[in-house]
Amino acid sequence: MFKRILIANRGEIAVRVIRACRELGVESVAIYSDADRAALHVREADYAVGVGPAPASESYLKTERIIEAATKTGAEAIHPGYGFFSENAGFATAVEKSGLVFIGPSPAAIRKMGDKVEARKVMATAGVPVVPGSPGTLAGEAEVRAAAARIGYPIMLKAAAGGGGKGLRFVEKEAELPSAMRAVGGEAKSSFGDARLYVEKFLSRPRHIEFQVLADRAGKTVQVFERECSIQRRHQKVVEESPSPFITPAMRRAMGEVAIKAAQAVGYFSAGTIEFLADADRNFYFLEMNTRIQVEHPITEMVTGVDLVKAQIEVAAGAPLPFSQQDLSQRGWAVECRIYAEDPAAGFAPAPGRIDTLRWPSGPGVRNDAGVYAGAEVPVFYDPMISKLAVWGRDRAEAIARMRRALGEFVIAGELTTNLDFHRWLMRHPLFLRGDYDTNFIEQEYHPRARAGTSGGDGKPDQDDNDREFIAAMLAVAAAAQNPGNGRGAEAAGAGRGAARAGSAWKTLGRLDVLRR
Ligand code: MV4
Repeated sequence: MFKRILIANRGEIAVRVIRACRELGVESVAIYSDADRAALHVREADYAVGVGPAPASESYLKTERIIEAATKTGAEAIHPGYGFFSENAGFATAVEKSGLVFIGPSPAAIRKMGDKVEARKVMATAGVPVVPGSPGTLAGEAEVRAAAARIGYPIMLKAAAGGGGKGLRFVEKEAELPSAMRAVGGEAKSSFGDARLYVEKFLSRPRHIEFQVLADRAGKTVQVFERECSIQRRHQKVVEESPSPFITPAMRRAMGEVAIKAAQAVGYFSAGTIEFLADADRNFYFLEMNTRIQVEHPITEMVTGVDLVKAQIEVAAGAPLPFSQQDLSQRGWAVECRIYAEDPAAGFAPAPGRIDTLRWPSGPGVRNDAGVYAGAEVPVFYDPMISKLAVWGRDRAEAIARMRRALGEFVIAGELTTNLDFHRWLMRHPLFLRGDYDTNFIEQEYHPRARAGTSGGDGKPDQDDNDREFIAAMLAVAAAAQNPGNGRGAEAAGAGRGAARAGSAWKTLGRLDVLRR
């Protein structure tokens, strides 16, 4: 096992990796930008090295500085987390060239899966079902036109270098092709420096279901079951659950076998995820492979008992997988809500800032992976995630009830706006409760009114506490109590949610107590 590992990341995933290191008796080295000097991951790590100014391009994305930080501190391996350099074959190669271990798959596997057309070819050859589409990249409008006509409209036009929602367009009919080609081609060229395109048959209202895989360097490969990730907005997941409420046991077996086949086809080792799209008839197709640990890995850990990050580190150190497929099973149900500093009523726009008041949920079955603390800043420079709230229950109903309870305990106040009320709304939505949702869910069901006094997407006042609004009212009460001469505070509180809250003076006092701390 390694003596010391550098974590080339920040926020909650850096803290998560530090925890795995500590359990393994491995020392951790954090890196930080100027904006992250006081960040939680820096406080939690055994050592910390500054790597540059706040913009990621000048710090978390500086290969030489990160490798130098590792060598200088005597780290033997680098964990990339997710995002940043996690799926960058060039970075993985540079790490290995420096005599360090990259905690992830081989650069060759990263490269193959990063090219979506190459990945489709490798998968099709291995007998993995792929979405019907063009076998290779298409040069020029005539080729795209011919391929699309062969497949039949509507189609999806995609960039070979794309993935995760970048570089793709829905094309309803042939007349829309030229403008779609300009859009995707331009986006692909500017984002990836690679304008190659391909087309796929459009699957309507698909479900996004992914399988976790784990493999060691000797080629032993297991699948650690699925996560249902269809609740997304603008190609960003917000809620995940495991198991999937949609798939049948037979479908689960089939998809699991295909996931192992897919990983083995590229000589995969480490943790990885095979993403599938499933249609209403329960056909499933390989979409892409994520060659990293994923944000939503905790729900797999809760349902299977496998520590995926520890397994990643052990496998990177050359150890064999400590379990076989028959040792793995799913027990109970887990749900994760991603708590972001963002404004759902403003199209989920980032709304970072300082956190003044913070009360984390806890209690039975609750796990909250956070990258911040009270008094900390959610910086404007990076992904504005506050924490990942995951819960476990014996069955789906218990898990959802727990999530509602945990969301009720959660208090955040400060300069920022959060999506807590969005999650509170979602956890009561009849379609979500029935497990009857696909990737169009948020677009179809969530229609916030950008008006104070409403919180849920239905425009009705939420049944749960609206923290921001309620805290504002309580601050007014507190101000009025301190300054009885100023009637405005008390009035504002009385005219606001005060009337609705009049039922519980104890709750009001409890809230004031929270605010005083
Ligand atoms: C599709 C599709 C329908 N048909 N491909 C979006 C992200 C990118 N990784 C693939 N995506 C899609 N590809 C075909 N042939 C629909 C989507 C899609 C989607 C996929 C997964 C989760 C959420 C989504 C939201 C909109 C569109």
